[in-house]
Amino acid sequence: LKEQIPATDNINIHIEDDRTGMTVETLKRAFIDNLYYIQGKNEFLATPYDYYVALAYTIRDRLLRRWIETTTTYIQQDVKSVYYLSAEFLMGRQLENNLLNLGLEEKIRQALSELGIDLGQLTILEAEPGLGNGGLGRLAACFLDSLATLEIPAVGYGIRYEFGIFDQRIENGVQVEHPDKWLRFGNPWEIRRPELTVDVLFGGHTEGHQDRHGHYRVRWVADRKVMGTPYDTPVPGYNHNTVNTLRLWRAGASEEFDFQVFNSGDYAGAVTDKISSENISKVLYPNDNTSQGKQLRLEQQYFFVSCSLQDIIRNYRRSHANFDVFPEKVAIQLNDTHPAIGVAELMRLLVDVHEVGWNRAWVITRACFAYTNHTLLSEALERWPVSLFERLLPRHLEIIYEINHRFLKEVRSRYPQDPQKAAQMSIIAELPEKSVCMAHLACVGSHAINGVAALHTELLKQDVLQDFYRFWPEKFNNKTNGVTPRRWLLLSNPRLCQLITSKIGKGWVTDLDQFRQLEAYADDPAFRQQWQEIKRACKQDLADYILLFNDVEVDLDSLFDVQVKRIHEYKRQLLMVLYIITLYNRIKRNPQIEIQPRTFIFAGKAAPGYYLAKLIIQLVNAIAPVINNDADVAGRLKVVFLAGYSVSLGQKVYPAAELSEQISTAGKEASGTGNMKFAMNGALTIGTLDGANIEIREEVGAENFFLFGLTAEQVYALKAEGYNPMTYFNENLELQEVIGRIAAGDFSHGDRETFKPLVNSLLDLDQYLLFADYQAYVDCQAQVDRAYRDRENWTRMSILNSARMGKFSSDRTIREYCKEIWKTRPLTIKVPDYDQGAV
Ligand code: GPQ
Repeated sequence: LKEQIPATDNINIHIEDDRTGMTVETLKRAFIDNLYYIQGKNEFLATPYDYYVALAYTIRDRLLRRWIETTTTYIQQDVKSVYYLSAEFLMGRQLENNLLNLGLEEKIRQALSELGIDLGQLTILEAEPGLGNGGLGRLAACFLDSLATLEIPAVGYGIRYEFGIFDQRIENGVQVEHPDKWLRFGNPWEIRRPELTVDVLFGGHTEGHQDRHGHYRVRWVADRKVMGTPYDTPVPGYNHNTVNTLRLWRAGASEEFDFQVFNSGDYAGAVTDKISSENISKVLYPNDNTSQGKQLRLEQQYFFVSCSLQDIIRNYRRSHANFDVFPEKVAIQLNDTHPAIGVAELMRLLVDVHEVGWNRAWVITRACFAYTNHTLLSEALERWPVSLFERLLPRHLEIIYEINHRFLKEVRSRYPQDPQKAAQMSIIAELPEKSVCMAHLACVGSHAINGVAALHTELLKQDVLQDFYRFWPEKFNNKTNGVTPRRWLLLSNPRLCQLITSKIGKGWVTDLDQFRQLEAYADDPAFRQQWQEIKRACKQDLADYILLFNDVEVDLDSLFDVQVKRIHEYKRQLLMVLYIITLYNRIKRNPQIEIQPRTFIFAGKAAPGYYLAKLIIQLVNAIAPVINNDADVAGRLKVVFLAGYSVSLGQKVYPAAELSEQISTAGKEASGTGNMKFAMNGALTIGTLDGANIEIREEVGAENFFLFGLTAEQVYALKAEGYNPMTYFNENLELQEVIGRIAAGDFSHGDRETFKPLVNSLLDLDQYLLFADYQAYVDCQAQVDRAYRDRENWTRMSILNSARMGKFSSDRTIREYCKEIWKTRPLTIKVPDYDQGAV
């Protein structure tokens, strides 16, 4: 199976028929052919989903020539590649994106319509691959899009979870998690590659032995073997021939291993073993910004990292007999610490398996790896008990001890007067339990360490990783996040893109700095009116969705005020709720009060074990019917919680938003990326000086951004002097009234217990300083109201926001990674002329 037939001139692949043709006629024929021969249906038997699959294969066929050509060229030219290791990839739906990047959308639309089928009705049938939690996973997906579009050789490596992020439903006002069976009807985009299966070992013990040269070596005698099989998904660049690969690993039982157990007569045991192996890629852990600390999670991490590194080495060895130029061909990015075990695994593969000496292996390892940190929250820091490591990965523990031993020797010699330093910087933490600190392993094993926004990187240097910064200042660098304009503008907001393109041409799609040219239209009344009309049309679309799914009618003249993101205390969805109740109280006090009508839209999932986050969802869903149906409110305020936030839902929400809520406690949100998607689509931001908000405000101009709240520095100072929420509470009558209403059970049918934990979390501790920022937030919202009343000026600000978002294209981010960390260069892929088709 694994042997290759030598290349021969007799096999001359020259396919130019229904599989690749780009005319409307060939597309129609191909679609019908796929319906018949893949789905086994004719127009009489076919369901809409059959049509979707037939279409997906029609598109995939047209990607294959480019995909194969890309892979072949990379090997033949022995290029340096980026290997992006990530436990999460939140890709979003593939069909619409692939159509767009191939430039086939219009022809397909026409081909289908000639067959009496509406493209839009098929694309929504695709199950979204939700293989991530939130920002971190979506960033990985945006990066793959930019890498392919910039023609950079790259592979995304991760796990093919059988169940992605749970499906959220709201039942009786609370979040209920349902399993995400995204593979139930198959997945036309992936290609399974059984011939590239690799073994991954677990457990057992290590023993010393002499190799054939008489050198002392260590052998890992494992007691469990799992197989990893890759499933490849094409990642096409926009308007280029480059099609990179997302390679996701699925765990399966090792056949030989089963066989032994079968022969020993323990049939049930063998079956159980098979199941436990398959469990490794069964489900995505639904935690965002927190470490669950479960053994299975460490098994997942090691599983996909070991598979990927073996794959990288195998690929390298096609063209190289030794490891001399490995770092010149391989750049490995660690997406947070989830794949940080890779540092020890590459050392093991080099030293134990490929018999490279320790020192050389260490130089190679450090030259390959780079580490991105995505959070400052201490609960997210991954630490694995040494006892667990010993049981699961005994050889890696030895290697980590050796790395640590050598590293701490350097530390001690640098700081002879400060014996504490070695303890602080050690990869092994002693308290509260002896454990392996993955962030330290990642720092020691990488040549570059970056944060994801300027403030975040500064705080890493001054705070969480300050010892490492002082030790290796040259390793630290900032890479402010970005998002892909292909999905977050072109795909999500076609109306706006059409208007923009009609004025400034299409170059912006791959060069978002060109959006600056829109500044010239900010004062053009006709352009402003078109801009407004488009926003209104997007609001109408979202209003239709809200009516359908929430049975709530919203006013198109109201201000669409949106907070969509994971539910987390630090992101302060609760602060927005306090503001909404403030407005409600004002109306109840004086029903005649003049008030700017607003539609408050929330969406986001809470980790199933995160009690307070789930209670916040419950509170939003509790205030909604009370406010929405109150006669005094008279429809002026509406509150909506959209269930099941996802990439696809985001694509509907961002274009319709007018106000983007980015209100985290300063110093807590590493970057944020939703903030960028909103602003690109013309929403104004109300936000704190946190994460990328700071840089967004710098770009769009302070006069086009609603700023409020304490700075990160003020937050630290306030906490240092002993923050007491009651000082703010006692002085603020409106705040007392708001808390009083929640506590009195006004939103829980008089029950005072339901929301008590939330109320108490604020009154007792208020870890995220909601009370400290409350008045500033309410005042800032009043400014928003005033600004919104001048609709012409609001539109002007909205245009300027979009116009100045060029910096936040992930293309810019990826260019910086390439130049400063990966040292990789673009490579243009050629395909035969007859195959250029739409591109
Ligand atoms: N982020 Cl550590 C996640 O989405 N999940 C995580 O587990 C961690 C970070 C986010 C972070 O909260 C955002 O501020 C960033 O914009 C995003 O990563 C991408 O860097």
